Amino acid sequence: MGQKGSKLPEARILLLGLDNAGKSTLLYKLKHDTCVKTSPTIGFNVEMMEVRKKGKNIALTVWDVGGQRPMRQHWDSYHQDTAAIVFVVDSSDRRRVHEAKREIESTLSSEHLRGRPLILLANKQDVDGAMTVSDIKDGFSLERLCPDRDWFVQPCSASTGVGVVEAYDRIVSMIKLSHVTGIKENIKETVHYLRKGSRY
Ligand SMILES: Nc1nc2c(ncn2[C@@H]2O[C@H](COP(=O)(O)OP(=O)(O)OP(=O)(O)O)[C@@H](O)[C@H]2O)c(=O)[nH]1
Ligand SMILES: [Mg+2]
Repeated sequence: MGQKGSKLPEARILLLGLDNAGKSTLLYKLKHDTCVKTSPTIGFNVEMMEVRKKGKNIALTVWDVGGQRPMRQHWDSYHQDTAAIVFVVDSSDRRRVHEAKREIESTLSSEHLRGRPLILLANKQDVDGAMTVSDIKDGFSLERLCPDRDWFVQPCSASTGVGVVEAYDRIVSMIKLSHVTGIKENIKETVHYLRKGSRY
């Protein structure tokens, strides 16, 4: 696992998705392999993990940004230097597919995220009647939305842990080493930048 002040090259991952999708639950399941009780995220959570890719150690910095409506207008503050977009969907909530799709579309239109891979996590697979991977591919028109980037839909449950390791492996494998930045963009600098702009 990564340490504070790591001097490793860094790959920033952005966890986005509507409120209640399960982003924070997933983050802590990934980092600590425990199921924590969360409350809606105001602002962001950030965790570092050390991963190995193609013989290189990389500090994976995972930014989990609040998905409530007022928070979404700030998502673009996190786009820069992102190596991969992880969009979390509550697969048990068919009523909000349209809203989630709108947010994915808007995120993918960001200049800073051009060509960055999209990993869509179809979370809450433990709930009866949850949308399947093909429901989600169709519902979100992913073929059409991602003509010029790699994308993948991974089913998972942050509550039970099913599919979480696979999600993690998929994220690491889809990051391109060309998207790994130097050590200039560390957590402290980014937090300072966000606070300076009084974004929260
Ligand atoms: N059944 C089930 N519930 C889940 C799963 N993942 C998360 N939850 C629950 O969904 C609720 C919301 O989870 P959070 O992780 O706080 O959601 P979030 O996406 O971080 O929400 P915001 O911070 O508001 O954007 C919590 O009650 C979680 O326990 C899952 O895989 N299955
Ligand atoms: Mg959260």
